[in-house]
Amino acid sequence: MKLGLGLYRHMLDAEHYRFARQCGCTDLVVHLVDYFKGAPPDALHNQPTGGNTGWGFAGDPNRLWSLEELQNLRAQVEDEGLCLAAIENFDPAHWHDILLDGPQKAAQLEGIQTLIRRVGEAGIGCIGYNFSLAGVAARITGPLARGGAMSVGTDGGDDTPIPNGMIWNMVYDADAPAGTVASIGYDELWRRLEGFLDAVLPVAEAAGVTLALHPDDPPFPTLRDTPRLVYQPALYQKLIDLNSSRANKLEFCVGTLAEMTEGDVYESVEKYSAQGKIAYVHVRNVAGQVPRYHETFIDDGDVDMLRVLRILHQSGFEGVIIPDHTPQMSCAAPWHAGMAYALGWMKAALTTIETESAQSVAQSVKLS
Ligand SMILES: [Mn+2]
Repeated sequence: MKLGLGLYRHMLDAEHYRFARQCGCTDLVVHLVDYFKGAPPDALHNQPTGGNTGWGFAGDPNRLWSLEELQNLRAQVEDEGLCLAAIENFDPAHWHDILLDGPQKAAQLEGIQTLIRRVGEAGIGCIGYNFSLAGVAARITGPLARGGAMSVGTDGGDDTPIPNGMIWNMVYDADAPAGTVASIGYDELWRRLEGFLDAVLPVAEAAGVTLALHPDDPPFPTLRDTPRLVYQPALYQKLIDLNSSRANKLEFCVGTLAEMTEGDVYESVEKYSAQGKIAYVHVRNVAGQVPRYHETFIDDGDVDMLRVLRILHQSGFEGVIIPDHTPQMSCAAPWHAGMAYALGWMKAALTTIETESAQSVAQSVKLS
């Protein structure tokens, strides 16, 4: 397994790349969607949470990420001794009508195909995405983690309909006519996903890019009057079975799985890693499940994370694991301290697992 760090768009600079290296990372997962436009400086330490306008405004609908910027990004990351393992998330500006089955769907599918080709041409092997209408919404922020560390959670859902012009918890059209996003059922949501996968997976395969789906966080059955896609662990299997492409994989979020009301997180890790379907892993601990949980420090929630990492190792998973989010620590650099704490813990866990594994190999050689 490889240790990585996820960086938001405003963190894509040499200082943050060096911070990742200093924490023992070999890989980065980067967000090109900007969830922090116009946010006050102290908000940049936290993960985006947002109010009525969600995470704010989506990007430029007429400007896809260019081949040149993707190549430059990769070169800058590699200059600091890191690999660029994945881009995480599509911009709502580029795919809102794919999610909504709207009039620009065909054009946006072509745009996403173009984007996937560019990502492949830039030598980046994976795109993480979250096929969700409501996105990451209905969360609370507070001193919820150990020692009063600021963290996020949920305290009941939110089924107020999404206003027109908003999707995936971002505003893509501030001038949209009054009204709300149409209510749909689960079958329609899965039909939209299937159409998306049919259109993009052949392109992804040809481009050498894996598409990795994040489950719905928070995993309520419905949120903002819309159905959720993967809100129980077994629904990940439905995604895998929907399209047999080798490019169809999982952005495997341990925290989100732990928030789900069904299943067992260790069985889920075993089941999906055994199929070789995990592209990369979000490592995060939580206390509780929907409708009420909060995110915790990596060593402090309901999940025995060492056990999770052991299962991944035993299944032969060799991909990247990154901290998903962490509580903010009480100091001048709350984000950095939280990430350094999580990465230090993960690095120690990986070293322990690899050492044990090498010892057991040596032992069996000796016995034979
Ligand atoms: Mn996650």
